[in-house]
Amino acid sequence: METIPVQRAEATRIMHLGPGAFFRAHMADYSQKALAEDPSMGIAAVSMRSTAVVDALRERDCIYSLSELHADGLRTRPIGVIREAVALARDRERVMRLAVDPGLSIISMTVTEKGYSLDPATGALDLDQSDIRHDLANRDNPVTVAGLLTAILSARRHAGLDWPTVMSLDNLRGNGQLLKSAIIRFAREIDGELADAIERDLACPSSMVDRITPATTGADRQAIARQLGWMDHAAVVTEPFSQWVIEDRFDGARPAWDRHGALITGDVEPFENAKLRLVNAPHSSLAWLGLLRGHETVAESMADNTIRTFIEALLKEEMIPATAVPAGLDPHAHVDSVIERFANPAIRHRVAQIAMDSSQKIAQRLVPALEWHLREGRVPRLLCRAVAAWIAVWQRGLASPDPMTAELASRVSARPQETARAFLDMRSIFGERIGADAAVRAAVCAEITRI
Ligand code: CS2
Repeated sequence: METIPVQRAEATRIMHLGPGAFFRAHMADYSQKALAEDPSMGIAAVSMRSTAVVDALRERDCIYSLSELHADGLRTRPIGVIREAVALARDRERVMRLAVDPGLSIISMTVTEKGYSLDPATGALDLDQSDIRHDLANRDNPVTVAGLLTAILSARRHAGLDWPTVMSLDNLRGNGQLLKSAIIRFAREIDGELADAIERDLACPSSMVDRITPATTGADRQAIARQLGWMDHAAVVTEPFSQWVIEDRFDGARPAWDRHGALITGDVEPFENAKLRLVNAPHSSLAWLGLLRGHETVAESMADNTIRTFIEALLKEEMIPATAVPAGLDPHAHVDSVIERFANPAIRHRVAQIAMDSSQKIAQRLVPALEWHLREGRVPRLLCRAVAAWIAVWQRGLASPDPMTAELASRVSARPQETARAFLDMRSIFGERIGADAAVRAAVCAEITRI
């Protein structure tokens, strides 16, 4: 690859928080292509916590390889849109210097659901969370997204600089508005005027992102090294499919992502709903069932007829009716293509990875559809089975890391039905309606004994 020329960015106009595999396979890919229209739209990648990805990127001056897994093998190309990589934990000063560059146009982020420090059910910033409390007490030393962005917006305001557009690329409904509300709530605690200005002036487009990107494994890196002739520690492997729908709400310049497959539109919500309910909800469900049935990957789980039949029924019988899809999208054809993507054996996506942080995902992925069915006057059995599968994962000691581990583990008891009731009591996951509904409680209890 060193002999393959890669276009480098000529300036840094974007700061991206969270340069994990998903960002490197998705936004960075679109941004690389958009350098053709504007080579000034380079990215500074900032890692909020880890230093490993920063070190890996720096090995080759932030050039890395992106490999798509096609039926005929890996197709690898270089990405050079990242101009520098910085770890907040190590070089906070550099991050703040980048943040007050007058040319900065966008701050984007992929920090996963838990990275926003929200109460999962209400979507509001959780002021009691220990990291948020830390940031309120140490305003010059923030470790959270809300704390860092507030510090950046405040610094730019004092320097008389415009604010960049601030954009979330995580799987959260109305992610732009959620992020904006979180920043306002944090800022309100320290400076009411700043909070008002953010409310009035900050542009936070929502977006829907979709590209299945498993964590890169040692075996992936070896296979790519054989192609490249060198070991790329920042290599990413992803599926050929990619989708990005962005709300048309930018303040200032942005790359021509729309010339390279992204859709910029006035209304992202139907796309977000379709993504969360028809891709992420079955993904989580099959991750839990896969764990329970001893499978390692999504594709292995999909090769298990019991799971595949369940996932197809869940999608067709309970998720499609509960989802208002974007105009022009045939939901049945869409669901068939999602099932095909999951079944692709070339993608070794570990179910334990998808099952991570499930407490932060359920309110996004399952609860809205559950509520829809209750409003329609019926109890959705299959959704209740999916919830029961999540609880059974805890019951059987198979759970993946989760920010609510202490709380969840304390609710596990010897009897599965008791565990189920204790889990359903958690308003911060299931909201006010679902966990309190007697018919849902009975259905989840019945399902957990069947699983
Ligand atoms: C997955 C998603 O890990 C997870 O929770 O459901 O990361 C999923 O692979 C992507 O959203 C697909 O676009």
